[in-house]
Amino acid sequence: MHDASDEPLPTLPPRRPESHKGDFGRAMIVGGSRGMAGAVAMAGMACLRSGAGLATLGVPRCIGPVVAGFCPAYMVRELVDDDPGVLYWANLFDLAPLEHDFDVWALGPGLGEPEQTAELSGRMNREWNAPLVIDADGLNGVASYEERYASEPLIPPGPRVYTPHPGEFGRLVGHDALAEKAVGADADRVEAAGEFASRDPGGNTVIVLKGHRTVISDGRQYAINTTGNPGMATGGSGDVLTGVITALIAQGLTTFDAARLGAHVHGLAGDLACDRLGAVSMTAVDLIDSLPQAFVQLS
Ligand code: NPW
Ligand code: AMP
Ligand code: MG
Repeated sequence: MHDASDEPLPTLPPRRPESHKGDFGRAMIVGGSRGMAGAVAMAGMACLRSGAGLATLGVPRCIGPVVAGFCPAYMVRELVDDDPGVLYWANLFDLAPLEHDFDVWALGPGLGEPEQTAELSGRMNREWNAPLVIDADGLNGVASYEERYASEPLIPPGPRVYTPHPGEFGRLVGHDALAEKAVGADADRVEAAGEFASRDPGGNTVIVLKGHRTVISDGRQYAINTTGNPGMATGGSGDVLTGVITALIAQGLTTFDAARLGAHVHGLAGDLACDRLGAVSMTAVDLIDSLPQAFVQLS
């Protein structure tokens, strides 16, 4: 596998004076559940702070007003929810007609337990052509769907970015020998990420194997991220990363470039927040607040 770590970072397209918001992409982020409204809201805020032209959040109806109240700049689409306040299989019928209304979709922050959401996540992953970033409970849903329902090998028909932490990676690969490679003393995270991505015969899969020194791979090349710090080991950091990568795809970067630049700028925002507030006190919200300075430093 080619090591792209030392290659120049991808850049965002220039903002011409006559630009309008449609030039920077429409993003849809599906997630949230009762008790986890913050996850999808943080992904949405990070998406806008990372330059997406328009961001819409698809959330269970019961948390719609709460999510809308966090930030006036994104739009909120309320979806029918299941009894415990989570999205479920029936939302496939709400969302499928919208597939091509957005340049990129994200699925997962705060989505909730896979008992309800496995079919939603698993079928979006297997059936949609649209670019899709899958994180958090979206990954757990995909893992559960593949284990419970799928009989054919998984070949995603469109671009995918999976963003697991090692716990999610273990569920995704079924806790096999590959999972062992992602964590522990004998970890070979580059090999684990590369092998996972290269299982997709269509070459559509990019993985972001998170943690200290996040590894990004599409199976043909990989990069190891060097920004970030242990202050980012705080609830919601990953939800912010989902919003960042989604915004970069919305602005036209390839999935590998978006994942690589996204991990870099997310870690840089973490380093800036840590300088300002210290590793003990910084929160995921501070990561979002540091994104503007991180993007300014890049340009
Ligand atoms: P352990 O036990 O800690 O050692 P989960 P989650 C393991 C939402 N959030 N290396 C970990 O191991 C998210 O969006 C909502 C190794 C444990 O077994 C999700 O939808 C927030 N192992 C949902 O919560 C803010 C690691 O994985 C398991 C690891 C659940 O997401 C918080 C934990 O993973 C949160 O983002 C590592 N680096 N990291 C909100 N404000 O609304 C984790 N593990 O069970 O998938 O739980 O990641 O918190
Ligand atoms: P999640 O577990 O989904 O909230 O994701 C955590 C995010 O914070 C990922 O992007 C990790 O790479 C990052 N992160 C967590 N701990 C560290 C660390 N010790 N060093 C660098 N980045 C970290
Ligand atoms: Mg997470």
